Amino acid sequence: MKKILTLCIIHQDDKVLLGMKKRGFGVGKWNGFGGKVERGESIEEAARREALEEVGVTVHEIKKLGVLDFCWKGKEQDILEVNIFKAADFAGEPKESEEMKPQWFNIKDIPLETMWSDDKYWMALFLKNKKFTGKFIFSEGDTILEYELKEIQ
Ligand code: 8WZ
Repeated sequence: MKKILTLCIIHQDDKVLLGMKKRGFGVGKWNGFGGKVERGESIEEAARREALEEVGVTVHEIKKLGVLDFCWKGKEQDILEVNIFKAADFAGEPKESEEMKPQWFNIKDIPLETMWSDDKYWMALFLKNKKFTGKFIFSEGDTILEYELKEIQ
């Protein structure tokens, strides 16, 4: 079965806002803000809700740039579809939550070694506002066994 997740990364000028995940899935990694789409909610509504819950900001326009499917070897039917959004503007002051400790990073200093391992493949496209789709197969943890990544439009 397929689970739909959102990921919203705030990108302003030469900086991105990431959060250190403090508990649960992805603990110890820097990532955008996101999580599961709930029943009755659109993917975009979920992306906005997660940004508000996890870092206390209201994102203005958000643009879907990427859709990536993830699975783990031996469990290829269990797919996580991560919908990656960019927000250029938001209201409110980023604040730490129980889920995330936020920090701004210059795009030259994005902490790729402490992020999900797939991010190093698509982050350059994201930063250039390119749209992309892809699929990653992990072994234990987030070690990439195989991947496909395609820029679209
Ligand atoms: C990722 C990811 C398998 C996977 C999941 C997520 C995720 C969790 C919550 C929102 O997205 O985020 C990134 N950058 N790679 C891989």
